[in-house]
Amino acid sequence: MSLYITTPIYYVNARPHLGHAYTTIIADTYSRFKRLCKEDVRFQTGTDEHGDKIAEAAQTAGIHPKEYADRISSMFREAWPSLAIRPDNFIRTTDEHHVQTVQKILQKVHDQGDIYLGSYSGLYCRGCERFLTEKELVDGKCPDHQTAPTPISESNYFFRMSKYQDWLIDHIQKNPDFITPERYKNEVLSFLSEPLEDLCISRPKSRLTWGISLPFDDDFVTYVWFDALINYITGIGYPDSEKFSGYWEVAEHVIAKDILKPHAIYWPTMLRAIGLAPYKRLHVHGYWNINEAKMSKSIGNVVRPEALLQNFGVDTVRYFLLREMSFGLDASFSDENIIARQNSDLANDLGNLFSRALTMINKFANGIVPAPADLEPADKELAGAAVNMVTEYTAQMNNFAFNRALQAVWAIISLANKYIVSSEPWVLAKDPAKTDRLKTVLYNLAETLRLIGLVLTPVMPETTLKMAMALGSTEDEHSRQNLVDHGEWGLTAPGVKINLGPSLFPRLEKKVGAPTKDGQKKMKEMSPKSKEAESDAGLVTFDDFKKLDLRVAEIKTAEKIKKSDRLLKLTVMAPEERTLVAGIAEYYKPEDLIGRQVIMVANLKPAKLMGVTSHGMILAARDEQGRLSLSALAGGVTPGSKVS
Ligand code: ME8
Repeated sequence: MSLYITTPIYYVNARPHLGHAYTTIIADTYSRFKRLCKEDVRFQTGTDEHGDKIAEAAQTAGIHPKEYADRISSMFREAWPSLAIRPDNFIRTTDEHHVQTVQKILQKVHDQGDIYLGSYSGLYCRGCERFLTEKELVDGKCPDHQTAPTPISESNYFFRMSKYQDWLIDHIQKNPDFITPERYKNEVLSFLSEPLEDLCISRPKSRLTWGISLPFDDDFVTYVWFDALINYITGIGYPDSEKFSGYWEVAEHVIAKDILKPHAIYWPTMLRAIGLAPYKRLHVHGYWNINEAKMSKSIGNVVRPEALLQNFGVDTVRYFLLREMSFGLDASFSDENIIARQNSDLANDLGNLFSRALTMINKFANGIVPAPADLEPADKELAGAAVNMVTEYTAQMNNFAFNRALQAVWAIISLANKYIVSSEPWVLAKDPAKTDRLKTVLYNLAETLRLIGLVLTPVMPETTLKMAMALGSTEDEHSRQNLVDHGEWGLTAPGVKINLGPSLFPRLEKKVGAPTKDGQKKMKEMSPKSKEAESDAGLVTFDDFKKLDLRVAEIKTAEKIKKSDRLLKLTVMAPEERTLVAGIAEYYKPEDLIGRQVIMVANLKPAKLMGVTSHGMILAARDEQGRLSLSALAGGVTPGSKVS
């Protein structure tokens, strides 16, 4: 059996954040799981580098789009190893092979009559890079980007997507696993219950040049989605490579619900037109939210993976993301939630079981795993539950129910902790007549831990290596473990020498940075600069300053907030539209603010003021008399430019 798993290719208009990391960790965990099942796996991620958004971001940065794309693409590529993500291929849509293949495909689909020239009027959302239907708008705005789409009319090329509608409905109905979880399948079917329109797949070069030229009309570039989706086949060498024929039939895509439509509707119909089979499965997850708002670069409320890694370490971050989100539904991110998971699940349950069991083997059996003697009911219960856990875990992982797979593992951790309490090895150790019983209990604990370490390998690669080595394995042996040959009970060889090491996970105080007794080491690592900071009290370093994302914001609208004398609600462009609340109503009339360029703190945590959520703060000065004056620029700067 084999697997080809992909993530979306991420836009290079902003650095990676936790949302991107989540999808990529899911794909990595699943590919590690399948390797653990001895399957042949190919895992691909990459970057999406053409289109409006990138051209705009490059313009703001004042550099050529390719240079801009190179810069951000390498940030994605470099972010993954530190999260223990190991893709087999990193594709970029500016890769030569990709560009040429997209053109070949366009030519073929055009030649067979599935692409035609027409004219189009529609409502275009720059954030989504697609035309939206009236139905999709909420209060006249794109619900994902909170911006009003722009009406556009122009000549363009169209893909005859409508021609494949009936086929697609039939395919989805006949293959119940094609789109999962089911809610998203239903969403797609409900969308398909209305007539499907053809897809506009070009942009005139008068409006956008940063894209792949249409091979049959040089006045146009390819619509970024038509270009981007094809990455899934160019990345495995379509059309000529042997890899392609082996992997395409086992392709599974992982995405979030924001890009369901392109993946569930455009892509299968495109594949049909190209003459290829559809992918095997599409896995759709929900959003990571912060204070109920989707974490997104356009809102600016993003969490950076590097900050989390510094505070919590890679395995805690991976475990948290997989355990906390029920795949398909939204989940809420906060430091408190991670700390709670680390303390209860990792330090308390897993960490304690591990250190108690190893300490007892060390103390009561000279650090050597003893041979078990006759089994009592409690032993059989533990062994049976451990084997059932492996089965349950495997089924849930295959279903993309990562949180349930982990729940099954934690059930056995809890049972093993109870087994220690009820079998009281410390009492057995005092009675020479109970030596056999003691040996059995210690063996069973070592064996349970081996199986727990084995199934957790795809989720927590570092911790499980530590566990395996503490249980007497070498790194090489550990890397060859798999569920097919090693998922049974009783494979720990009696006589193996264990190696007591430091505890697996420290306990963390609620507020990151305040050490507890056993968390001390970790906390020191978290604030390596604390001494320096103390002696420089009052001064900030350049690194501190860099944490602030200061941007030029241009005020588009301003209005008083009802029931407040102080607050104004502003919409600004920076360069995306966002809403701010500013306490300046006593000093500025709303109409006097329109068109002004001010300085905004763009990466401030969103805050709700009088019912309006503010996604940033504008800078102002207040003198001793309490008079207030807004920060201002001389004008003429591109909104969104960085202030440094
Ligand atoms: O859409 N919660 O790229 P993109 C969970 N280039 N996942 C999130 C998230 C959140 N708050 N925010 C982002 C594109 N993601 C296109 C894709 S594929 C042929 C082209 C993740 O950079 C999630 O995987 O906007 C989502 O689908 C993806 O980032 C969107 O990334």
